[in-house]
Amino acid sequence: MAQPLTIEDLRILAKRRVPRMFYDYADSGAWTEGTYRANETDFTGIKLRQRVAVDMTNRTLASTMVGQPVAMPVALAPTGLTGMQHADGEILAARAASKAGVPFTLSTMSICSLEDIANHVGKPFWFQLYVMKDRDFIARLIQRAKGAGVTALVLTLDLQILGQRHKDIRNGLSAPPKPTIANLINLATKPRWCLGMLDTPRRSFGNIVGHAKGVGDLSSLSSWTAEQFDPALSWDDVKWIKDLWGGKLILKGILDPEDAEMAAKSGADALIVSNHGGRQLDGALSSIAALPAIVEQVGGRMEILFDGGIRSGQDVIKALALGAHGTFIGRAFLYGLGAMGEEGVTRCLDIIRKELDITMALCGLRDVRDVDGRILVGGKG
Ligand code: HOC
Repeated sequence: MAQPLTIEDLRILAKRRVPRMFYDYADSGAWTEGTYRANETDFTGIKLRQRVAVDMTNRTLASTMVGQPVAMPVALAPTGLTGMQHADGEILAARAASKAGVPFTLSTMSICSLEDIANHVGKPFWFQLYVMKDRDFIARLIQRAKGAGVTALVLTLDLQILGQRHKDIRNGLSAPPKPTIANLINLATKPRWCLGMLDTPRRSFGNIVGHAKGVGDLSSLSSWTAEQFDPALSWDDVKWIKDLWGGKLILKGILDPEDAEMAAKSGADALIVSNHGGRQLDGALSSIAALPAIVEQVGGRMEILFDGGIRSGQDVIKALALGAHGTFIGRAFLYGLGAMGEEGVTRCLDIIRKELDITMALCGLRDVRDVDGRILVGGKG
């Protein structure tokens, strides 16, 4: 393929290069995948106002997210098993994010550990926390995040139990892949991926390895999460984690205004409107459809961030216009990573930046912090 020009170009390349089990893990949703698809398609109905004869020189995309400076209001989302899209995936993505001046968020369920990343990442460096039943382990993980220089904690609230993803079950998702005939045949078609993995120090669920029996070799995603993740997670736990962490706290996975109200009352600095990439409750609203009611409910009281379905800089600006202060990209950077490693993540961020910049200018604005509902057809400032 010629130079990838769009996130879709990166997706096609990643699909060719990443073993099916891991490509599907990233690029799938729960059950019918209806919410997963709506996350993307619901953006298309939002129309932008084209403006002319306004000064479009000296534009800036610089902003802040939870008070931390960012080169553009786009962070890399926490994504599980990122190091299986490409060897050392989390390190490469962290480096690309740092070079681009945007936050990198490491998932609890990463392959590389907090400590592996600490030497490769600039600021902002964020860590996403899943709450497991073993609270001593969570307390230790929070201390490790502090030690690694993490500047904000992203607490995920929408995965107390795992949504069912048919593709993962059919593929027998495990990390590393089990040596079945089907897996070996598929791996033989991905020589670049295999060589990368052979060439890299064996890393394995660095944040949780040693904690739970069987981790280091995740033989069954669903049984492991059912055993470890805490289905009894409550707002009291949010308070406990907030006090233990003591720094910037972002609550991820809010889709309903009543939960947004609880999030605001918890004293967290920000929330992320998210349905976990359509991977949890199929049939839930798309993130972009859910955003306006949440902005209406708590917009003046905490920072609203957005995650779900962003595949272009135009999607970023639409989320900002609907009231988000900043956005996250997940699959978009994973496609870049699977396609071309660090260079692919850089390419993804370049694509998003350029699309965001040009769109902002053609909507008649020069500063991304001025984006609001006035750039939308029928929108209000
Ligand atoms: C091994 C993964 O956010 C996802 C991730 C993490 C899920 C927990 C277990 O797949 O949606």
